[in-house]
Amino acid sequence: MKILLIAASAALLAWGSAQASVNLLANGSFETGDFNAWNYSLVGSTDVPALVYYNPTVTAGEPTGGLSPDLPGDYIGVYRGNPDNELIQEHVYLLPGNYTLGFSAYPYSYQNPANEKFTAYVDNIAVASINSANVNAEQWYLISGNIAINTAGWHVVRFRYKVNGAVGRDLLVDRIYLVVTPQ
Ligand SMILES: [Ca+2]
Repeated sequence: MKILLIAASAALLAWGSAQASVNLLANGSFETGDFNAWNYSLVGSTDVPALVYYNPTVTAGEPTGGLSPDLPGDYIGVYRGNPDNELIQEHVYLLPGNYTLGFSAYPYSYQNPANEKFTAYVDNIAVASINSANVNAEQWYLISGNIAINTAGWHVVRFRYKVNGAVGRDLLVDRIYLVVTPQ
């Protein structure tokens, strides 16, 4: 019995230390090969919906830094279309505390430098964003922001891809995450 108790304690310690790096979002790296676990919607647009693509050549070039617990894997989310306004979201039960929400993004083409934004929200509060018109194309960016959660309960984590009017560059996204902010 004593041995069993020690084993259980060790397991509990391992679980506790791992919590800080657990991705609270499901399928954040799109490794199911689709938007499984995400609630996907087009907003007022009949344009080309985002897809998840198998492209290990592209994901091999992704940075693995930042706080995302997920590896790049073999799949990426691809947004394209002009104009465009798309949402993906998940409901997550959160305890009060500080959280970091982030993603990897790759503005794809130099040819269409329009106002193309990908923004992360918790309960409609913008936490992190990239506007591909303001950064160099064809390189990866690790985007993140912090938010304090004050009430325990279900919260909406939402990502909006929006192209305002003109032609967007198209955007690859991957390794979306929500984690407890490390102390
Ligand atoms: Ca991936």
